[in-house]
Amino acid sequence: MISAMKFILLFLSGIVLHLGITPVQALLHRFEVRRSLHTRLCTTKSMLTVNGQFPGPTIYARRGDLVTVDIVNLSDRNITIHWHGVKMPRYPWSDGTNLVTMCPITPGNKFRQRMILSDEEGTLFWHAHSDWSRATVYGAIIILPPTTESYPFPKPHAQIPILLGLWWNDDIDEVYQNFIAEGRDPAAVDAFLMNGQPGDLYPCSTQDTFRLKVETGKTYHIRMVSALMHFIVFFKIAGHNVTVVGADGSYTKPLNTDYILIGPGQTIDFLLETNQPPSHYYMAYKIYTRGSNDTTPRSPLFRSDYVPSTGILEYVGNYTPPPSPLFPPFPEAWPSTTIYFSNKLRSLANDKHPIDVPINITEKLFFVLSINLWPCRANSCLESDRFLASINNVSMIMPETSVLEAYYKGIKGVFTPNFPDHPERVFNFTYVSLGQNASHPRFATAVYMLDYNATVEIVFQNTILGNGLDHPIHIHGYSFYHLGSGLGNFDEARDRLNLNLVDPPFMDTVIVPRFGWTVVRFKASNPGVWYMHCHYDRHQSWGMKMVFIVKDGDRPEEKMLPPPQDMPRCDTPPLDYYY
Ligand SMILES: *[C@@H]1O[C@H](CO)[C@@H](O)[C@H](O)[C@H]1NC(C)=O
Ligand SMILES: *[C@@H]1O[C@H](CO)[C@@H](O)[C@H](O)[C@H]1NC(C)=O
Ligand SMILES: *[C@@H]1O[C@H](CO)[C@@H](O)[C@H](O)[C@H]1NC(C)=O
Ligand SMILES: *[C@@H]1O[C@H](CO)[C@@H](O)[C@H](O)[C@H]1NC(C)=O
Ligand SMILES: *[C@@H]1O[C@H](CO)[C@@H](O)[C@H](O)[C@H]1NC(C)=O
Ligand SMILES: *[C@@H]1O[C@H](CO)[C@@H](O)[C@H](O)[C@H]1NC(C)=O
Ligand SMILES: *[C@@H]1O[C@H](CO)[C@@H](O)[C@H](O)[C@H]1NC(C)=O
Ligand SMILES: *[C@@H]1O[C@H](CO)[C@@H](O)[C@H](O)[C@H]1NC(C)=O
Ligand SMILES: CC(=O)N[C@H]1CO[C@H](CO)[C@@H](O)[C@@H]1O
Ligand SMILES: [Cu+2]
Repeated sequence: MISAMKFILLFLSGIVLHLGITPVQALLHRFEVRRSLHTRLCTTKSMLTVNGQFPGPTIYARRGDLVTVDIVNLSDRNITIHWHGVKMPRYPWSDGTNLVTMCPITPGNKFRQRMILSDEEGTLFWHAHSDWSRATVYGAIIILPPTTESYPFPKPHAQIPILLGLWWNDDIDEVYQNFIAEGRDPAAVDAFLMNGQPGDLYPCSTQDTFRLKVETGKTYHIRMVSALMHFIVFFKIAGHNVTVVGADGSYTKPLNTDYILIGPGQTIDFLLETNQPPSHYYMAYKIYTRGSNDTTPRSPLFRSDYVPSTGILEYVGNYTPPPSPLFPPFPEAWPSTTIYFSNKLRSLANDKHPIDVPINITEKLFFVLSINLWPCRANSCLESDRFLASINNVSMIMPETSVLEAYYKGIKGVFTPNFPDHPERVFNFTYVSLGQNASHPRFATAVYMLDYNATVEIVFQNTILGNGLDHPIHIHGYSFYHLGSGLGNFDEARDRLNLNLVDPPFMDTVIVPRFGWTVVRFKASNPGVWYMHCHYDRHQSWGMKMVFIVKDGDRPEEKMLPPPQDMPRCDTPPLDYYY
């Protein structure tokens, strides 16, 4: 079927074999979630993985495929697996979101999960969606064009997944439990990883550094996934520009750039031309920081001395490599850098790859994103308050049974259908910090109900509360058209005129910039129960999350499908954030 295609398979060791191997494009997979031992930075720990692999196995498929994955929980932890960026038409049952679409697969149990591809083409990923287990439980999803079609760019010589991730020497459960107990930012990370390896700037890491061997004069298709739990990062390849051709499983117009900016939950497809003198070049990424002018307090999570993660681009041939590969310079970080990069992404918007931006909006939502405070009970945490987070001042409490099951079976008392469509209190969002009391959120398990085919616009307005932070907002069941982002308070008169209705990118995760706003639109044509949340795990745990329920339409093909027989049972109370 795809014997003509060449691939580079990456192995756990970080060694790359360039064999022109055909990947296994199986439509049935078995994912065994279990503990396995892994060593980084000379520290060995037991951690949750799929099939003992870290990063986990790559799923190769073609646009429109139905892939079945048997998730078998051989671990001591509850687990759910989410197909990030896969829209799952009419079938939220396999979306894999703990307590939103399912109860977890408990130790010793299994669940046959469907991954239903529709219009996605490009790169996505799968990851655990319960507690913080996704730190180690993730892998790439590579979606090729149907056999009868080709890429909207010349066929690349090879395809290279590059997954970005984090490493803690401690068990992630311990990091999570301390984070919950302390009420502040979680512990600093010990390393940044590229395809599971920190790179040779870290101790004990030279041998396994990710090395990409390339031939001169070819085009390599890099499929980048940010599986980071925190941090937006800059990625650069010394001496090379790259061409972005897709994001979040949807193609974009070619964008020539000397750096990639990528947030947690985002994926970027780009082409690398090996057009430089044969040598060794560093590929590196580092956190996007606030810029030298910004003197607001920083949490210990944002250490200024984090070491960049590196891989090495090695041209094959006869030459003497330099003693050390060339290292790329990084751009100056500044609040507007995120805006600058994401506003440059454009969808193809042509006959073959049309777009359908809703024009007549039936649901105009204004969602204010905040970091909040809550008084600490009897010295239970590090400071006098603990951090929380909210959307329109609602900090979401996870229910005890899944929202989807409650909705489908009509179980009362699990959620309320009254998520606010605008903030109850309007203030000068990106300039004025509120008094102590107004920074307290309220708590609810509230959903926003959408009629089938509603046309939705969301203005995400960031605030200065908690010194202001970027928020990579991710939606399940849909992609958003990202119409634009800017600084300050969204100004109807000024900013609406500049929204891109012509060729906005189609993204499942959009960055709402620090001190700024982002506007998205989507058409609610996928009935079901769909989670929307900040893809910084600490913000998600603090409550920056909500649920859309999209009602059925009238016709049979506009209705949610029934659940599978082996749906994990929801008879069990959760352990979620307590305050
Ligand atoms: C590389 O990209 C930068 C912008 O990101 C651009 O200024 C520069 O001209 C590009 N260089 C080449 C050789 O295309
Ligand atoms: C930092 O602030 C100074 C003085 O306000 C300004 O001239 C400079 O451009 C700022 N730097 C950046 C990177 O914005
Ligand atoms: C938008 O709605 C108006 C009034 O309901 C209608 O006249 C118009 O045709 C609609 N436009 C589109 C693009 O659907
Ligand atoms: C918000 O605060 C800024 C800085 O003080 C000020 O320039 C701006 O006019 C204020 N906006 C509104 C709507 O009050
Ligand atoms: C803030 O809340 C506390 C406790 O609820 C209350 O005692 C205090 O009066 C409030 N302060 C303001 C300024 O409202
Ligand atoms: C959020 O809700 C709480 C509880 O109702 C209230 O005390 C606080 O003032 C609200 N804050 C904002 C910004 O709306
Ligand atoms: C929903 O939208 C689709 C595609 O735009 C259209 O074919 C269908 O008739 C619509 N259904 C309803 C109930 O509006
Ligand atoms: C695991 O899930 C089961 C079933 O939903 C629940 O009873 C149990 O409390 C969960 N355990 C933890 C540690 O979350
Ligand atoms: C039933 C089952 O597979 N249980 C496993 C749960 O996890 C522990 C710890 O990894 C294993 O020892 C059990 O076999
Ligand atoms: Cu956030």
